[in-house]
Amino acid sequence: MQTETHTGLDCPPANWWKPAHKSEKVWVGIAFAWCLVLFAMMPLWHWKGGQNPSGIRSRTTPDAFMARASEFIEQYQTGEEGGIPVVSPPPGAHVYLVAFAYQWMPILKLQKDVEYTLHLSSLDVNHGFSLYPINVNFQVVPGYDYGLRVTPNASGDFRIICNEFCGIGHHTMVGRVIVEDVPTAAALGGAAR
Ligand SMILES: [Cu+2]
Repeated sequence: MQTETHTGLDCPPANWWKPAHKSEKVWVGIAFAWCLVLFAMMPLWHWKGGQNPSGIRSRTTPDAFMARASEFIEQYQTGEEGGIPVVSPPPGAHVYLVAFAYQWMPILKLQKDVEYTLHLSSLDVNHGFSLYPINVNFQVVPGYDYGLRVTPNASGDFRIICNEFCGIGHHTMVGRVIVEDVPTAAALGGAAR
């Protein structure tokens, strides 16, 4: 019997006109079924995934957003660190965070288990809001004010990393969110006894 040898340079012997093997048909079936599962996940995840923004968004301008953020900072500023204001807004407040090359402003001091509306916008180019070490990511786009309903569920000292390359100082663009575990009235009552 003559054996044929093939190198990578030769075409493999053609067999496309022969019927597909049963196992090949099974795999095509499995792949098709999986395609349908993944397709169904797209709309399903939209409703069930819990990762969607709240839908609060409006057009703005860098000047208008900066003016609103300055007002917010003036109203609730409680300190300063390295020239950046530290702001402690009350529960339920509209919180403004400004991104610009290469800073996040202000430093936010939030309370655990309290809902805020976090407004994000950029004064120059696209930036990426990435809360470290928690996996929260959001695009910060100039000209748009995005309002996210956020409820911090862990206390700690978090960093905001810019995850959208924005220029030569991109790697230094680190902001800060401090979440404080404020004891509830019930817990305080328990401690007083
Ligand atoms: Cu950046």
